[in-house]
Amino acid sequence: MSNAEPSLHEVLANQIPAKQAELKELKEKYGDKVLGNVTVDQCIGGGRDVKSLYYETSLLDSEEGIRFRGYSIPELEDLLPSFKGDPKAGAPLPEALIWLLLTSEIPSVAQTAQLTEELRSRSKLPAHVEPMIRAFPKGMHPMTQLTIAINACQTESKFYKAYHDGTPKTDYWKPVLEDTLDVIAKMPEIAALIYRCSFKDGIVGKPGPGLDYSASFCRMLGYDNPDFDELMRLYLVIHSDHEGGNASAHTTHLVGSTLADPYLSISAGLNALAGPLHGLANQEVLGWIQDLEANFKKEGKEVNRDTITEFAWDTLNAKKVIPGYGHAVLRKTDPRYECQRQFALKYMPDDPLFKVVSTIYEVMPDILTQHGKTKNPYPNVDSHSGVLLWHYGFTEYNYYTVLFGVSRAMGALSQVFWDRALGMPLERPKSVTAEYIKKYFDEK
Ligand code: HAX
Repeated sequence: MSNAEPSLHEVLANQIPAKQAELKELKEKYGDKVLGNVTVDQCIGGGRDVKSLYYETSLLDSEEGIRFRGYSIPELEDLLPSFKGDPKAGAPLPEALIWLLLTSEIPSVAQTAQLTEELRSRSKLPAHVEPMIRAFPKGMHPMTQLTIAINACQTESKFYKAYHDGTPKTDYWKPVLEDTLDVIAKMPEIAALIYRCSFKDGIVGKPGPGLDYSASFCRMLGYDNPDFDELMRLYLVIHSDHEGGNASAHTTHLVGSTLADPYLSISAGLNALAGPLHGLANQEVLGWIQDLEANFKKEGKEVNRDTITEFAWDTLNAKKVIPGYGHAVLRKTDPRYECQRQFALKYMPDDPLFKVVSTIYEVMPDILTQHGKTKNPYPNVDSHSGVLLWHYGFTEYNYYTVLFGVSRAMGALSQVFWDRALGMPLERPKSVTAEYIKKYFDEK
């Protein structure tokens, strides 16, 4: 990188005082102002739309979808460096997104390449982790393996050590940045090992020199196809962050607020991602489609609008959810669904499973609207991701959430970095009992 361009550490060190001042001003100017009211429905109903989290890296609009540091997905596709450098020449690189999430700045090609190298240099796992993953019982869910393995890497935490060595609060950001980059760097190594041991021959591929983060990950997983590399880049970018209130980001932020280090924080967050109403939905979508196909195959029927409709109603009447549809915040088709659909139209327009997913999209919003419960009858990110992976022969669908996890670490940990740089406090909202609510209103 040219000497004129500042490194990631330099950019962040320069930004911290101004960000701290901004937060101080925010508190002084608006600290006693009311930001929305909490109804009893919100208190009981999972805190929907209660504005009680400060989260910088991304913001979700119910109609427009996600913006990462102010940029929409199409804008990122236009601005972030690709594998070939020029943003127009391919999918945005996750390394470039990490830079953006941390610094709010679009990195140059040289800065992105520097981060690729930095992550490569931090990727080695502690010696005890690989034998541990190899010894996991066959059939242990890949997400369980992932979170155990990240916790096991915590022996390397620089923040844990710095804290116990008495580092002052004003310097926490330094070891937290080290841990953030270390965890993000190690995630593909862990994830590839889990994949190869759970589903293949246990041999992890060796990425050649000059490859970016995503292509290296693909080689470790055992995939060597430039189109699949592009998919991985896009996948890792769009799954990284979805503001602060989703269960994985919120859990990471909450655990981090106790000053647990980034390894413990993200591992906790990824346990939340492993729930079927959250990230595990990408696995559930493929399971649902497999069940749909199997159900009608035995009757000699094909999958079409009619059979999908019948199967959807069977699912709903059995009091189960349609995976990949609905959202706690979004009220439109998820732009992350839309950009994956564009990828499919470009790379696999005739793929049979893509056609099934497209037909589901044609009928499902009407079915869910008729069902009358969900506030958002449109598809979310998880509705489309599996079919893209499947196309390239990546059919082990109970692994899919691990890929989501590799990506989510980028967003959730970038925020943990800023939480410590800004000295954010322990999170501790107030809970109330039924008795408390009744008394509160009856006495009024
Ligand atoms: N199928 C059937 N019913 C659904 C539904 C769906 N896809 N989505 C919502 N509903 C139901 C809810 O279960 C709820 O029913 P009850 O009143 O009986 O409890 C009712 O509609 C109202 O729910 P809502 O307010 O629209 O949605 P919530 O904020 O409560 O929940 C969920 C949001 C994402 C959990 C929900 O839409 C869902 O379960 N979807 C299917 C699972 C899924 O795709 N999850 C991934 C979401 C995206 C994500 O986090 N990815 O990681």
